[in-house]
Amino acid sequence: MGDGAVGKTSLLKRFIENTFDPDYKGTIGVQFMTKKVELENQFVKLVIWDVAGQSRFTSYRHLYLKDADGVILVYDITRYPTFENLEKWVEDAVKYTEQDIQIAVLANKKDLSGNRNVTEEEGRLYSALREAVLFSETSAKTGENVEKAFLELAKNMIKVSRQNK
Ligand code: G3D
Ligand code: MG
Repeated sequence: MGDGAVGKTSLLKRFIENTFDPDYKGTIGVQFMTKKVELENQFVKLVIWDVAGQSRFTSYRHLYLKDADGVILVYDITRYPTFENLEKWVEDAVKYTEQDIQIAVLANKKDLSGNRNVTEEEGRLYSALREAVLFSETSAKTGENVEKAFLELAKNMIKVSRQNK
């Protein structure tokens, strides 16, 4: 979740296919992707929903959130308002999920650090405040920290779902 053009779809593509397509055009409606990974000696299938941010898709977003075990909040380090809006997204996530949801915060477009408007410290502080399980600065473009972040979140989701059984 996160504002438009922060890189949500690009991060997913990087994680699933290890590609970056600069010509990709915005997300329409809802898409989902899956990936099988081995985590702690067990194969798990991650199902990741990419729901467009526009308000006309809000009801879909709420529908998919209902069963989510985790949510990735994304902002763009070059655009401060996308960071400020995280709070709006997190409220949605907490309100519409029925289980203990694990939150990851990704500060994307790390490769554009020269145009940075949000410091790493600010991002870290916010994540701690929101009790996110992880904060990471990522680049869908170079791939930096992307796989690591998805897998770390998945590990936490598995841990929590085991505890709740
Ligand atoms: P969204 O799904 O959150 O709406 P997209 O965002 O994945 O569609 O990405 C929006 C734009 O940001 C795209 O550029 C994409 O190429 C670019 N982008 C995504 N991640 C990164 C990144 O890590 N670094 C850089 N430099 N750019 C990134 P366009 O030009 O199509 O708007
Ligand atoms: Mg998108």
